[in-house]
Amino acid sequence: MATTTSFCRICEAACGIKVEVEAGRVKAIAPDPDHVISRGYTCIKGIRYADVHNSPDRLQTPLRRNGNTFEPISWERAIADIGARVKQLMGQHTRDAIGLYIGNPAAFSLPHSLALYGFIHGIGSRNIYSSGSQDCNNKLFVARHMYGASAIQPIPDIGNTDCLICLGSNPAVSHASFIHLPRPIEQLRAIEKRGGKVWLVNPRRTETARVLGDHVFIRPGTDVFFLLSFLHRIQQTGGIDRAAIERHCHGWDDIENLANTWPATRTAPVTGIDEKTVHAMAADFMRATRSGGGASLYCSTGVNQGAHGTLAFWLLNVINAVTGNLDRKGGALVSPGLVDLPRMMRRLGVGTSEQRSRLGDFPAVMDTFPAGVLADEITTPGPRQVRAMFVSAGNPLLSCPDESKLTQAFAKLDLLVCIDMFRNETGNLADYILPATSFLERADLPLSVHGFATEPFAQYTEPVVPALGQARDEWWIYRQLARACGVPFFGRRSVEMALRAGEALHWVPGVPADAAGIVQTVVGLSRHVSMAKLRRHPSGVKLDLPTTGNLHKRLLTQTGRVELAPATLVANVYTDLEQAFRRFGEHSAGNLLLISRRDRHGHNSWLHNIRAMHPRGRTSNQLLIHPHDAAARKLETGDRARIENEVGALEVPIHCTEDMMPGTVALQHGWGHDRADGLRVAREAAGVNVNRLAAGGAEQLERHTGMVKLNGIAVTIKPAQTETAALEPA
Ligand SMILES: Nc1nc2c(c(=O)[nH]1)N[C@H]1C(S)=C(S)[C@@H](COP(=O)(O)OP(=O)(O)OC[C@H]3O[C@@H](n4cnc5c(=O)[nH]c(N)nc54)[C@H](O)[C@@H]3O)O[C@H]1N2
Ligand SMILES: Nc1nc2c(c(=O)[nH]1)N[C@H]1C(S)=C(S)[C@@H](COP(=O)(O)OP(=O)(O)OC[C@H]3O[C@@H](n4cnc5c(=O)[nH]c(N)nc54)[C@H](O)[C@@H]3O)O[C@H]1N2
Ligand code: SF4
Ligand SMILES: [Mo]
Repeated sequence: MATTTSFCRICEAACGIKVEVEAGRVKAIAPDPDHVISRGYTCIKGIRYADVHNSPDRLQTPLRRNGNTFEPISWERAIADIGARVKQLMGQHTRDAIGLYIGNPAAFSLPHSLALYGFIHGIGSRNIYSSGSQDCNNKLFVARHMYGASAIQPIPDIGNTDCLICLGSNPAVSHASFIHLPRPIEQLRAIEKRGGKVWLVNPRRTETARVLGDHVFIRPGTDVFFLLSFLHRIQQTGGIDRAAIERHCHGWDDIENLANTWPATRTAPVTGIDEKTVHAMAADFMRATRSGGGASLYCSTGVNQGAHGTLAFWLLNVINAVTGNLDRKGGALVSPGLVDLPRMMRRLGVGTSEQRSRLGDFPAVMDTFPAGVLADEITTPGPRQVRAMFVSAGNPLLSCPDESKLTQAFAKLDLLVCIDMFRNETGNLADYILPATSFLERADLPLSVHGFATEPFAQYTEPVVPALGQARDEWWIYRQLARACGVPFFGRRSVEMALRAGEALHWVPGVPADAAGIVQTVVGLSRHVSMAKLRRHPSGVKLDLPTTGNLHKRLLTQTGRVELAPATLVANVYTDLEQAFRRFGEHSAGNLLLISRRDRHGHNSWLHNIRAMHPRGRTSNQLLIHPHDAAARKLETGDRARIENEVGALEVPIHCTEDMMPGTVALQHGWGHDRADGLRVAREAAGVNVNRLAAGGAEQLERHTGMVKLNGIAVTIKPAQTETAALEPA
């Protein structure tokens, strides 16, 4: 038995792990006590990844559809067939006929995320989609306009702050997002231990709120109004830091009066947060700001996935900046990162697209359009119509809105290729499924995480075990696909020629020959650490880099300043906000507002295939509802309820809890595995797909970035009519 050091790549926490290997087989995964940041911490998912890696359902060869079944084929055959189909489709139609959907796990693999863009920019298609429009495109868009690049994302200085106001996140379970936060409870509690404040704003009293912080209920989708009143109070109490604005901002004059008409007395009936509470929060924030400890506002998916995620995130950044908390100790930090990722991406032409979507006229965010228009882009004729899709580490059928519409659209494709470790629900519709490696079979560097770290660090891992069967890493897969499709990586002949030379000779200085080579090349670009040092320290290296004073080094705006009032956001903002506020007033009395929730024993749609992820033999997700709302509908814990709206209907067991804000209900996403015959355990515990109630289509999406509205969905609830779990959408 040998033990190898590596790190988990399921979420941003990137926890250090020790992997026990015997005869090339993974026996167990344990936390790495020597890891420089996670120091012996992992969550259950990291430990159970051994079961994912060893799952008998893992794909070991490329598969090709044969009627209603799949047959194994060789890589040569699969790549040649796909290449020929793509060439044919590009010949008959335009390059836009070839689409790509990028799933969440791609973000945690450096070679994978580079290869995706290498391939699709090689094709030259504008039809790129991702999990971002269900997750964080609002943040990426705002950052591009305020800071000049999507990858510049200020993060709360958890280790030093005296006041953190956290909206729409449950770090105790999720480890949050866009921040590197292993040991979340310990790190947040430390703020309170040193006399600081943590406020948690959430329609549900979460697992985090149970153990720390002051919890405040908020009505789903109304954070933007809370933030307006918060800013109003800050201004009223003299909290604007003119010197900070002078130092690094531009545009304050344009929005200085924005919050004037939004006192907390006005917004309280809509948000559910009374004036006294808003004032107390603002007072804590200002006390921490003035005392020198620093303060910041932070939000995550609870806000991102609401009706006004873009405006809310913009306001949040404005407040951090104009109170002088941006780029200061205890405030919102611009992490130095291992390399200057924003500039690196700009040089590669990644994330710089100025295109707009054909349907809905949405701007490209990180070169991607909203997944909420994908079904219509496949079914609507025209020169930009999507006819083939590549799905890389994603499960759009479960994670995007309106499963039934997307299923019908995918069935119309000329070609669907999925690249995954498993045959998931989307893979079931595929023409080809290409088997990917598990993260234990790849070299990597947690590069995306580096830009979110309040304690700068770096780590490198080699593959821990050889690839299973014929599984291949995505860098290799996309290099083969690009060749077979006859397109140059990143759309640049010079890059393609260099890569080919590297691949042929296997040693051309500065040119990667494979996935590990890519990782090592990126390390080579860093002035802060060398490969030799990373190899000597498999549990990671702390980087002695300042976490403040980085703003001006990173900013990529034309003015070289933080743009507080980007034209695209402020153009109609006064009237937009008034209209949106009125709409909340029209909310129908019988409806409840549905929100999502994550639990410890799952990760989006993809860990339900592990038996240990079903504690006490659970077989379904479960709707949380306030006891009064349940009683009013003649329901109690254990009953099955029918949830309905104009998009679909579901039946699901309920659990009554006062942790829910009255008028709101919560259900986990990523369930609904009733047709997942490639995921045998998940299928037994099918549950229901909450996104059958989420609306797709351009009209239904958030206006600025096309975020899908997954929180604050109006639904009616009544006792169920049947004993069966999932129903077809209405
Ligand atoms: N209602 C509702 N819907 C949501 C959300 C919500 O909160 N509420 N959250 C949204 C969010 S934040 C996200 S990020 C999306 C996620 O949406 P998606 O990314 O579309 O879906 P996942 O369920 O994460 O599926 C990931 C797939 O990648 C595969 N996989 C895992 N590791 C690898 C690998 O290394 N290589 C390859 N090739 N494949 C791999 C898994 O087997 C799985 O099939 O869901 C979104 N949908
Ligand atoms: N165990 C586990 N961990 C995960 C994941 C998982 O599926 N399972 N997914 C990973 C992924 S892809 C991501 S992006 C991160 C996400 O990390 P987080 O953003 O922390 O995700 P959640 O835990 O869903 O927290 C969102 C919170 O927002 C609240 N909320 C809902 N609507 C509103 C609203 O309108 N306003 C406010 N203020 N709050 C609202 C919900 O009650 C919920 O507690 O988690 C990652 N970690
Ligand atoms: S917190 Fe995230 S990175 Fe850490 S073990 Fe859990 S899933 Fe893996
Ligand atoms: Mo996510």
